[in-house]
Order: sequence, then C-alpha cells, then structure tokens
Amino acid sequence: MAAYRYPQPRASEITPRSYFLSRRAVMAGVVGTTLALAGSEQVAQAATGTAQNASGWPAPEKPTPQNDVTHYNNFYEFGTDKGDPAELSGAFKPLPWSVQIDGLVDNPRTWALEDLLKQFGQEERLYRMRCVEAWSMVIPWNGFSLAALLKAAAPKMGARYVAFTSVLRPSEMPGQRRGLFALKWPYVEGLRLDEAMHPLTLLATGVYGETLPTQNGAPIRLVVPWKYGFKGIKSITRITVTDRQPPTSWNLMAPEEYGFYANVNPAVDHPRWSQASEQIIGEGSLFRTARKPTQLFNGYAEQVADLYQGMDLRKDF
Ligand SMILES: Nc1nc2c(c(=O)[nH]1)N[C@H]1C(S)=C(S)[C@@H](COP(=O)(O)O)O[C@H]1N2
Ligand SMILES: [Mo]
Repeated sequence: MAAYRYPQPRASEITPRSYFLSRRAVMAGVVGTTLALAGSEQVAQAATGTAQNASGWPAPEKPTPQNDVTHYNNFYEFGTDKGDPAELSGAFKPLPWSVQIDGLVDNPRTWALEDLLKQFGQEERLYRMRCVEAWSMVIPWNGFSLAALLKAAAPKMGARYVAFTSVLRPSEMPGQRRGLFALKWPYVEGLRLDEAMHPLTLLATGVYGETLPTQNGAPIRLVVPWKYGFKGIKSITRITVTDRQPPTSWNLMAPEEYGFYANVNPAVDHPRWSQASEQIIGEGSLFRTARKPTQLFNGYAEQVADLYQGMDLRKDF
C-alpha cells in the first residue's frame, strides 16, 4: 500500500445496504449536475431515467475480496504478471500529484490532487468490472464523476472526445524500462465526450474505503464499468478534450483485437477467445473456477445502451 493518506469514507460505511442508499442519493445528485450541462441531453436523459427508477440500477452484488482486488492486477508499467503491480510498485511515488486538463475547454487548469478531492469529494460506487481477458470482479470504488471535472473545465463547441494520459516514470516503473512487446509508453486511452460525461463514468481515488493502492492506479484512475477494464487508465496525469478520436494503447498494439469502444459484449468474441462468459475472481477453488455468463454492456445496458443507438457493435467493437 502507498505510504500516503487523504480523507476517505470510513470502511464501516461500506455495506451492500449503504451502497444501495448512497447510490440512489448519488444518482439523484447527478441529475442536478448533468441537467445543468448545455448540449448534453443524452446524459440528462440517462441520469433522469436512472434516478426515477432505482430498481433499474444493477442490484448490489458481493464485492470481490479486498485482497484479490489489490493483488490480482493489470498494470503493465510494473510488469505483466497479475502479482507484479503489488510486488514491484514500491518505488512509485503517487504524491505530490497533479492532473492537467486542457485542449478544447474554456477553463484549462492543472489541478493539485488535494484540490480535486476538496472540490469534487468522494462517493462510494460498487461496480461490476470486466477484463477483456474474460474475468470479472465487483469493486467498491471511491471517487467522483468525471462529468463534474469536465463541467468545471467547460468543453468548447466542437469538443467530441476526451484523451487520457498515464504517468511516464521509467525510474519508478520497471515495466517502462523493458521493451515490453509492443505496448508504448505512456499508456493512453480515450472516450467519446458523451461517454465521458455519463454519470457512471468515475475518476476513482480510493477502493474499499481506503486510499487507492499504487497497483490499482494511485492516486487517480478512470473507471468505466460497461467497458473492458483496459479503458480504465491508471495514474492519470493529463486529460485533454479534443475534436478527434484519440489513440489508445491496446488499439495501437493490436487494432483487430482491441477496439476503441471496448464495450463489454458477449456476442462479439475476442479473435483468440470467447467473451460469452467470465471467471469470477475470488470465487471457486484451485480445482474448479467459478464462471458466469457475460452481460451486454457488463449489465449496464439500461443506463448506457442509448449512447450507441444506430451503431453496429460488431464493427465498432
Ligand atoms: N496505465 C495503465 N492503466 C491500466 C492498465 C495498464 O497496464 N496501465 N491495465 C488496464 C487493464 S487491462 C485492466 S483490467 C485494469 C485493471 O485494474 P485493476 O488492477 O485495478 O483491477 O486497469 C487498466 N488500466
Ligand atoms: Mo484488462
């Protein structure tokens, strides 16, 4: 765990019941925020629908054990094995930290991490997570809606996408010192602006009510629960609003395997394996893994399907 601290919700508050209640409150709050955003009708609609129909919000599930959440990771800057991020991230210094937000915005700014937390706070969100490698977790994140930060930045007319950049620090990140197959550093990701503004899209600053461990993307990372995990870029240093679809690390490496959208879709297999089902991390045994069917948009179809109306999800995978 990182040797730094900032205020966090108490772990004792994290129960399935409090998730349910806090998420209803969160969604009600989000409606006010997103309705105030000019030109974002889709988002306002999605938020209104969710808030009025709390039962439509995916039901709480059992969180993945904390030890699995923090010791079964993908963070290639520290190595390719699942245990590498926890084991080899000790030299990484997540504080002090700042996030630059720039591009097609009226209010570009470099935010100190403390100011982000002061301004936007931290909510609890229990999210289903699905890795493109066909395993899944249920993770209690703490953080705030990316929409709140984007609203403060005030995207200009013509803004259509958001580009994200991870930290580049080979001296602290052993994976960045190796010529690791074809993944180029820094890790980059992107979303369409309406995806970025969706109330489910989270900037996480904690997990399990504690400061985000280095292996989970300290001190701030993206979480987009209806997309494959690789969209959730870790240790973000820069957020750029743009008019062009940004390059993304896995798509650059293998475009036929990893699309820009990366929406969880059991009907569109990865070229080398099925996406129809997933291994449940933290359940099952050494002798038998636990599996369940994968859901379209990872179970968040009611919240996000509108964003993709009229698109061919096989072509835009
Ligand atoms: N910078 C960076 N971000 C990253 C990755 C990475 O290698 N580097 N891996 C991605 C992948 S493939 C997944 S599944 C999630 C894993 O997040 P977790 O380890 O917190 O569960 O982080 C994503 N974000
Ligand atoms: Mo992943």
